[in-house]
Amino acid sequence: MRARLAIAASARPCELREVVLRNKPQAMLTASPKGTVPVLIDTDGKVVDQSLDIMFWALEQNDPGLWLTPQQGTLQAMQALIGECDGPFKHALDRYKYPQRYDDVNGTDYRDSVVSWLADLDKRLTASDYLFGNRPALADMAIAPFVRQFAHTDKDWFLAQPWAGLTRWLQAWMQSDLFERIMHKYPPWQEGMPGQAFP
Ligand SMILES: N[C@@H](CCC(=O)N[C@@H](CS)C(=O)NCC(=O)O)C(=O)O
Repeated sequence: MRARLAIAASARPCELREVVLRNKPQAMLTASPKGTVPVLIDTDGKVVDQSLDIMFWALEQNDPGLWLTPQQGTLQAMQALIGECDGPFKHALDRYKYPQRYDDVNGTDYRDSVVSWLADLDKRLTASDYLFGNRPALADMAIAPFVRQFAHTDKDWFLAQPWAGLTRWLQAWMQSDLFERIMHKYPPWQEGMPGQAFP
């Protein structure tokens, strides 16, 4: 989602190859043996296989929405917040969402361990429309997909929290045109077939 958001925002034309994770194409594993999506292959053959790096790859070429230049704060501060998301928050999210995949894990303990981090996001989103000011920027687009996963794990519990700012921000993002564009479902790519033009 992150990669598609940034590529759509930058309007950098790509060939999109939809992957079903339980049936990863060999071409994907050859390009990036670690076997996670997204994987981007640049026109010079360079492989970029971290979603955040793909966001920078797209936005450094074209950033009409100024996602790398937030209205408030700095790119460095956004990267620090994204680091908190990708580190401790994602660690807890995986265990909250899929406790059965881990030994001796109580999902709700992990849910509760990130309540204060989410409350901090809510505080920011009470002061301004987005995490770094009144227009969306990199941090919003990098973090929202994970907050969405967290919210969807137990919607009733999430909506019962006193997080009006966070809930508004998440809902607005999920109702945005950009979100609709990146959630479009494509048929899985197959060897020898062309991909889809994206965005
Ligand atoms: N740090 C990587 C993580 C990517 C990742 O974990 N992707 C998931 C899907 S969202 C995946 O491909 N998992 C492999 C699998 O389920 O087999 C990134 O941000 O690109």
